[in-house]
Amino acid sequence: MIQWFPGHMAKTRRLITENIKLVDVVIELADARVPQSSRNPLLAELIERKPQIIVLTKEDLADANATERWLKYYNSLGLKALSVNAVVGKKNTRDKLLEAIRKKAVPMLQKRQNKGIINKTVRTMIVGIPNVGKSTLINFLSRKGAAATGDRPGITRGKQWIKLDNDIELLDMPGILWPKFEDQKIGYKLAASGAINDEVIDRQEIAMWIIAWLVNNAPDRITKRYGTNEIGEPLEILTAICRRRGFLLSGAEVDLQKGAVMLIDEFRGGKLGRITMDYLPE
Ligand SMILES: Nc1nc2c(ncn2[C@@H]2O[C@H](COP(=O)(O)OP(=O)(O)OP(=O)(O)O)[C@@H](O)[C@H]2O)c(=O)[nH]1
Ligand SMILES: [Mg+2]
Repeated sequence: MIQWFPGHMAKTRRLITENIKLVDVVIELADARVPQSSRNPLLAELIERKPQIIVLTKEDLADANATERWLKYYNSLGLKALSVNAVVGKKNTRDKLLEAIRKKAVPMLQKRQNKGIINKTVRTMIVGIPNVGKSTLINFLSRKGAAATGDRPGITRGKQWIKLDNDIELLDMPGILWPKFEDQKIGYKLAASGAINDEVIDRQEIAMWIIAWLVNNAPDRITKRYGTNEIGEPLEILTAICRRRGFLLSGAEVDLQKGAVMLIDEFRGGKLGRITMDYLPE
């Protein structure tokens, strides 16, 4: 994968470091489809020892049983973890998350009170990889559309404070990736889920990786969606899908690029079913 680490990531890193001192609680967002691969290994260092909550976003696109298992796993490690669908934001979800934030802030509020400080505002920083749903979550929690959102990475460019319920302030941040993936698979998973700018990835390569993943881990999904056979190399399968969809160039040639763009789009949009690509450690 070429040039996938954009220059503004270093700026975001600085932004986190500069603002971490101002916040009481950190909410780390991870994508429920990749609950492990979407966690930035640099964050632990950047957020120091702040109380932390993990929120798995896009639960509507992930396998519900897998999400449950991941939440249990994180909770068993002593990490408070919740899952959300911030697009169809349910009141119950909002209440639970706000309760978790307030609970995490109790020791800090106590400390402040002991020092005679009356300010009861809980300041919360929202961090996570690009496109994970940080701004969408903030809009859901604040019941306002104050944070810009979009279905591609890199929408939020700078920091933005948003107030809610009089006692909580949320700091929206740009997404952050890390310079080197420990495992190439992580790069593919992040590209497949939409965290890496499509302009810098080879979409045919990603589409074929998705096909291979589906064939190995969720057989039937391709057949169900496209009516094609799942036996064969990813390129053959992508070619068959293109034919089915009528993505043809001149002559008998198929338009693989168009097929790849479509497949990635449908995969991300949940048209191939709810999928979780990370498995729990044994
Ligand atoms: N299906 C689904 N889509 C979601 C959810 N949360 C966010 N999205 C979508 O994900 C895309 C990215 O959302 P943003 O809130 O802009 O993501 P972000 O993390 O702020 O992204 P950057 O600012 O670019 O880092 C948008 O198209 C949202 O509608 C969710 O819970 N479920
Ligand atoms: Mg954003």
